[in-house]
Amino acid sequence: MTITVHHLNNSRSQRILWLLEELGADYEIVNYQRDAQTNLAPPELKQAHPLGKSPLIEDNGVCVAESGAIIQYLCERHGGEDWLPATDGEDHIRHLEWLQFGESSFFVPVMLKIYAGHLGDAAAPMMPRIDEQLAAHIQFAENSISDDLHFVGADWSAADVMMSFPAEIAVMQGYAEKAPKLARFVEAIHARPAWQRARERGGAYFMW
Ligand SMILES: N[C@@H](CCC(=O)N[C@@H](CS)C(=O)NCC(=O)O)C(=O)O
Repeated sequence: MTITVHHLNNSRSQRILWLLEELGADYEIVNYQRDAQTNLAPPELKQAHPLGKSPLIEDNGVCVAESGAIIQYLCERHGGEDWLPATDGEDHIRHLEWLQFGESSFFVPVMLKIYAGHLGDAAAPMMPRIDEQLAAHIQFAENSISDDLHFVGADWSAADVMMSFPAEIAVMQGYAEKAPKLARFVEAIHARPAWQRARERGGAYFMW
């Protein structure tokens, strides 16, 4: 059965396409383009899910939202068992943490910086705390990734898929020098044939 991916250009939906390519899954893409002025998703995406955000997949009549849930679901149901650590070991705990961190803790300072950035001088009192928190979260990821550039275990895993987007954000925010392992992690991902096939199918992706 073909999986449908509701894919917004230049978005974290890219990592779902990457995972699908790694798994060799059969999928089709429904494309959505961000508004040129607001950068928001088009209203049509709300027909697929009330929040109108991407990624979103449909599989066998079931709709799955939220990147972490989608990554876990695809690994469990579409041949990605090797991308998940055994549930009885410590790696499983780290896996759970990164799946949450990649969309919760990490994105608080990221989104605050984006929104506060629209306020100009009015945001000045908040900015030092936001910048300090963004740097702290990036540094935490930098200190946690192994020298082999994996977040959990010795090989590619679901945690790496999840953390690919935060690592790309860190590079885009100018942290490549302060977080050299995250920068190399992004390069290693983008060099993978599966990622390149996903990029081909998904279209424009920020600066890559
Ligand atoms: N926590 C959600 C976040 C989804 C999300 O915010 N997606 C962005 C794309 S990077 C989006 O659709 N933004 C368009 C909009 O908010 O209009 C997830 O991991 O799937």
